[in-house]
Amino acid sequence: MLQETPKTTYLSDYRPPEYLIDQVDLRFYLDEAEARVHSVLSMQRNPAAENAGQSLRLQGEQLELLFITLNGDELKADAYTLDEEGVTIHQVPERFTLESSVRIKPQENTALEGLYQSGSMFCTQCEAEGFRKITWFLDRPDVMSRFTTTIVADRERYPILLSNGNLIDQELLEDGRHKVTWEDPFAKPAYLFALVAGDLRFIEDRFTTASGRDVDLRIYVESENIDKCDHAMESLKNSMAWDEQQYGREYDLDIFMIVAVNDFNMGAMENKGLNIFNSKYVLARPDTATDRDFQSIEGVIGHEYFHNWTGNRITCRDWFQLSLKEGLTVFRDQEFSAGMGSRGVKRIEDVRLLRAHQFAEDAGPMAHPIRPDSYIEINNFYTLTVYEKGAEVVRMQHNLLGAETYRKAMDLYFQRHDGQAVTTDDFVRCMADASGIDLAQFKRWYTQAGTPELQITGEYDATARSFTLTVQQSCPPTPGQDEKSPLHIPLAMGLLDQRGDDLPLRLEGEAEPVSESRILSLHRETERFTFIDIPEAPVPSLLRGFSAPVKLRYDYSDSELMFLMARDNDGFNRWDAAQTLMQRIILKRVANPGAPLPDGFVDAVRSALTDSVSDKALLVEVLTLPAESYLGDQMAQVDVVGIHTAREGFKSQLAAALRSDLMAVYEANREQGAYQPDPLSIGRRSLRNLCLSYLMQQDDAEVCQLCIDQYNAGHNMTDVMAAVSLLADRSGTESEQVLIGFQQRWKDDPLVLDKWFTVQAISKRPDALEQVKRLMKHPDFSITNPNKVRALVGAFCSANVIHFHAADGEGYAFLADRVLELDAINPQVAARMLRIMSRWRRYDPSRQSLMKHQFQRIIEHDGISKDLFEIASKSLEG
Ligand code: B3K
Ligand code: ZN
Repeated sequence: MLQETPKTTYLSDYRPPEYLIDQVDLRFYLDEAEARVHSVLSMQRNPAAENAGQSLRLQGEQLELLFITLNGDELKADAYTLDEEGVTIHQVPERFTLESSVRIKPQENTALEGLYQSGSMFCTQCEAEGFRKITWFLDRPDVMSRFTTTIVADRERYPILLSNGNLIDQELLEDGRHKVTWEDPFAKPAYLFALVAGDLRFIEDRFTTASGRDVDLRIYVESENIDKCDHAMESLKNSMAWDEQQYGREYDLDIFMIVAVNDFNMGAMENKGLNIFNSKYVLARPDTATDRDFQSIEGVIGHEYFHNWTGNRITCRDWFQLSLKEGLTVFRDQEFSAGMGSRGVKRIEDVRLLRAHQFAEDAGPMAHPIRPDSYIEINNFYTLTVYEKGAEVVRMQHNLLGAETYRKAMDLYFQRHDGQAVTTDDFVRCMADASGIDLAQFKRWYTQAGTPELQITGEYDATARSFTLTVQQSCPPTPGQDEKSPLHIPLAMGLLDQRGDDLPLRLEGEAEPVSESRILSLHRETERFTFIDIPEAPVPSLLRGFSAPVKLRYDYSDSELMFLMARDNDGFNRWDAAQTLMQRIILKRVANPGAPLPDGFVDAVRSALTDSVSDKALLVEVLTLPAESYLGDQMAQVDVVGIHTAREGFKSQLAAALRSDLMAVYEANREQGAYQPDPLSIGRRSLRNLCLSYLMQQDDAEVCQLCIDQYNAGHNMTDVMAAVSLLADRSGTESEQVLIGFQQRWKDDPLVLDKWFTVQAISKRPDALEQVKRLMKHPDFSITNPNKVRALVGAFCSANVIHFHAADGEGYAFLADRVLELDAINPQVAARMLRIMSRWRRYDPSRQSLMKHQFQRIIEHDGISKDLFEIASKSLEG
């Protein structure tokens, strides 16, 4: 156990900073065994802070003091107090210069926060509170300072020395070292500070902004990866153009740099002018990266680039406001990707993610609003709720205002708050002020946790020719929030006639029908909407485009769902109807394995599959079965084995019924010509590979050969991985040969090897856990590399549902062992892994007690991090 219970930070305790740091001059001396950081802070008492005391508190962790002076005078030992979390200087004047020098050990920093070593390079990660591991500072986002950074290091080992802003000086020193100085003209919080030193290569391009300024674009990588940067560069230029066109936002420095590193806790980081990326979101070549990788790279490059305005120029006042920058920037990157690829498919993917993972978070012990009220460790709040639900909340405002007014509101936001650290309230105020819309009730979306539910019934009155929708909203209690208030929910809907055409929608009391698809604004717990002049009983199409992040309950018959699946004019709802129907079939079979398929279902799937005009990528979404974990969420108590068996059985049954169609579609979509990651080619490949995955449901030698041939043809990594992952589900020499060959072929490419680890981790083979344990000892595995841990341990525990939840509890023990092992290395990664098990109460009593036991083991373990303590203790309480 921890020595003392870690303290909780509350939003209600927020106070403006008592001191400000106007200017920061940093000097880094990087050596093989250690680094020295020299800092000069020009500080003043904050004129806006009432009752600022005479003493100054700076954060700092794991720093060894070399010296500290105030206005040039060395501080006497009794003038300050040092502790584990910082330094307090007892008496400071109104304005002063604080100079200090500390020793740090980046080589020993396995937590990958602060300054650390990755391979042979040094890099930093400061968000949220990592800067305090570099030097003493007011490490909070509402202290914005101008930084100048000088780096001194050996010229041969570290020819490239980078920091934020523009390069203003470089000099060769006589002792084989060199020195460079960077200056960032924009005041920024310390979490956006970055430094990189290494032997790197770069590709370079240029972007001319709308106002005619030339920006130098560079992507830095280790030399062996120099041929994998083109797609990232293309994505960057597209992002820059998109932000100009859609938001009128230009880039503001002379240079924009991206650096790819192999050891990184998350996806990437938006440091001002110097984005640092997990190499997974930069490096791609058709033979090493899948279509999905190409798309993620585009999305993450966009996301980080867009932060320059939504995050950097306008930042967060405190970490409770994280969604201010993250929700908004996710919304922006979603729209960017939608514009670059297939809009409909992108929306489906985003909703699939939200429903599968954010809804689960909202229904579990870690549930929190998009603007949380408290945290123990802020790193635990970089969640799907803050990011993805946060994006939905911005999207709803976009839709309520309409595109044009939303743009005006964003212009107002940039105009009002550029250069400031603000709150989500400030953001909503801009939306309200620019539109005149009252968003007072809407703001509850920021403070209320949990997924709202809409229970809707529809009643047709043939005599009155009217159709009435009764909508009831509710939200289940979440930890610390027993009572929920009604939200302002935009419900997009239409009514379909028998032919599938949208009926004109005229509400009682309206003179004219408004339009054929409209948004109803829900405000109260129960609302009724009566549509008149409705000539026949319609089929309602509800929550079109997923207009709000809610669960919808409407008692559709199977045939109504099939009708919507075929006819709804809203593409999202066509997909959703198919998913609902498949979910219904599978769940019915959990209770009753022999339940028949609804009449006409196989034909409906066949006609979708063989309809040559339909969008292939969309069709893939329609035919992709809901994930086991998501199906589990729909049950009062998760039946792990029942769901797995029913889902596999259903897939096999469809595969058998549609074998010849699947074969024909597979053949018709063979790869033609050179690899292109454009939406049409991606759609073709993913449809072909979906067919293959259905076909491989059966033990069919012909199909198995197809799979091996596809692997051997090796056209591109998308097709190769599709084949390898299907083969990895089987035992037998052929599969083993393929896996061995794959490892041999790619042994020098860590990102490709991650894929190799993952396909084995998520294999359906009965010995999957044994295999994972064996792979942990493989020389290419490394517990200190987060990508490897996620690829093997994370993939097994989160995606191999049936094996992770094995009745003997071995999966749970494995996870807890790894979490404890990791916690000593990298608490952020450990805490993230443990979350996988946080919803243990949803399982049967035997599994519950096995999981609970592991949580207890963890919480009783000596010296666990506060990251892990928060997840374990909340999981046990919740
Ligand atoms: N802002 C970073 C995330 C930092 C996570 C710190 N634990 C990346 C992003 O959202 O763009
Ligand atoms: Zn972000």
